[in-house]
Amino acid sequence: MKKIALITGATSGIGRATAYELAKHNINLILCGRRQERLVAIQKELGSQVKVHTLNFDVRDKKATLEAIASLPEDFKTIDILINNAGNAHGLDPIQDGDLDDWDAMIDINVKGLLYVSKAVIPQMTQRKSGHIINIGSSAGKEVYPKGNVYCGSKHAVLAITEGMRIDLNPFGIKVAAINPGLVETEFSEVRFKGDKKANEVYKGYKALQPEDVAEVIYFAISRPPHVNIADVLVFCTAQANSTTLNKN
Ligand code: NDP
Ligand code: 8X3
Repeated sequence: MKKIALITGATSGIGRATAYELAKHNINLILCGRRQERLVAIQKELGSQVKVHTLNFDVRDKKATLEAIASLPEDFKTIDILINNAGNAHGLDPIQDGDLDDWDAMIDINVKGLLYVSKAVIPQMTQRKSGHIINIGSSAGKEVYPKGNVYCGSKHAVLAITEGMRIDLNPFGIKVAAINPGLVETEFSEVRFKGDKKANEVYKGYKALQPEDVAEVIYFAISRPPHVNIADVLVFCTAQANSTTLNKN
């Protein structure tokens, strides 16, 4: 029987590339995001390869998140793989100039949203004593960089929560992983800089990771044999050595 993966943030970047990668490998998909038209477009493209169900909700909305996942039809109810990917940075400011709405967005989406989705999915995994949770962290979850303050804090939280999940879910045989990319060329910087042209500069002068590169790492983790759990991966493009060292032309 085909496995089922639920991917949050499937409308763009890493999440969307992961949907395409998993479809290649015959994994049925539950695709989540706020931009319904994009969900429908991806469903149309992948629907001839695998079964695709879409869920349109904002992970900041606790009730909507729990209700959306509870509403899954019978043939999509058993989630084998949860990919907690939805998230973004909002702003890049020194802490003294930070915007409270940006801080709320990052904590509410990257941390609380991940928890709401996990809360909705984990009980069926513990009941079945099987499942695989992949949390998309970041190099920013391992290392703080200038002006990264709250975004880095949110991703450090993702890493701590991932480790906590791995411990608590260990008796149930559930695999838990953090995949932590460095710079990936997605809509991330457009969101961070709110459409400002600064976003265009972020990936210039070097070859950043592409979302497909991260999707392949995710599939590698998913496709290990039952006794192997890829617990934590840090992946950079070759031009990046750490959060502050980037070899640009
Ligand atoms: P994108 O901006 O391309 O994609 C972000 C995704 O998250 C979109 O599908 C978006 O969907 C979804 N999303 C954002 N806010 C919400 C919300 N409130 N409710 C539901 N879904 C939401 O960025 P990336 O693909 O780069 O980011 C994916 C993950 O990877 C994030 O967790 C990010 O922190 C992490 N990451 C990114 C890196 C990078 O350099 N790009 C590096 C390391 C980690 P929609 O707007 O339709 O809701
Ligand atoms: C995204 C990568 O370096 O912009 O998590 O924080 S970075």
